Amino acid sequence: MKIGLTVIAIAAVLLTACGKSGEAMHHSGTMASVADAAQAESVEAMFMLSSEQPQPNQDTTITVRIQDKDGNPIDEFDVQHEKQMHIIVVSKDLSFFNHIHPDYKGNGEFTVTTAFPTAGEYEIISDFAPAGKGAMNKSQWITIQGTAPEAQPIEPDAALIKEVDGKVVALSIDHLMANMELELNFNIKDAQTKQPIADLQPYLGTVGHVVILNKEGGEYLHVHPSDEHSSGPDAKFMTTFPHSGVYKIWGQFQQNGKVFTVPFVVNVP
Ligand SMILES: [Cu+2]
Repeated sequence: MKIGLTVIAIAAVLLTACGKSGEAMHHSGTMASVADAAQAESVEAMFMLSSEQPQPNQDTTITVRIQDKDGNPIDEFDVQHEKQMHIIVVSKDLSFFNHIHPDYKGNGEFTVTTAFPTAGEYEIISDFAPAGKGAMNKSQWITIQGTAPEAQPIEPDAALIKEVDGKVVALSIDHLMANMELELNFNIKDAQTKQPIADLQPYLGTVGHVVILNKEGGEYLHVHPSDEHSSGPDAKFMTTFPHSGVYKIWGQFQQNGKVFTVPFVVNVP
């Protein structure tokens, strides 16, 4: 009896090993090279959760083990944006977004403890660069137990202007079209005074961090600043949308020691 309980307590759920290939990831700028398809396919990510039946609002530890095709751990990683691995967690309807950084435990294993706000399906996307192989991402869908809330529609914004945490953020895009490098400009003002904010602090070493996912899933665009030392009011980034369709964009910036996240939805013709 006691043994059985112990086993349950330490049981980790081993999820299927296949991640998406990193070829859908598009980098601009000079910071990190992007893994080609063959390099990305030579790397596997195993995702494990600390609970077999993860519950909403319960601390859950995610372990990501990076290994080669033969199951040998890959244990050296290049640092990108100050971290060896970035994890993005999104709900299926993209209404929930979380950007977290696991600790490297050695032997190819990263862990982070987090919580999921509701029942339902979530995608865990890990973004990392095995030494010498370039940046790639692998992802895994998980299910949080219980009755999922109704999915929120992912509708393109009528106007690309949002108020969040006392800031008004306006997004402009120079040429919104697929398959062409373009610039995203986030212009940030104080919501009360309407004055431009010029004292942004570096977040992950640059003016900000932008994540872009497509509505259907499967495309993860990790975007780079074109002027990484800006402190506002403009934060500019380069990316390429690989296909036409609906994409959600999250910009993350820091002021007064606090990170704020502003989401937009665009329809790329
Ligand atoms: Cu990150």
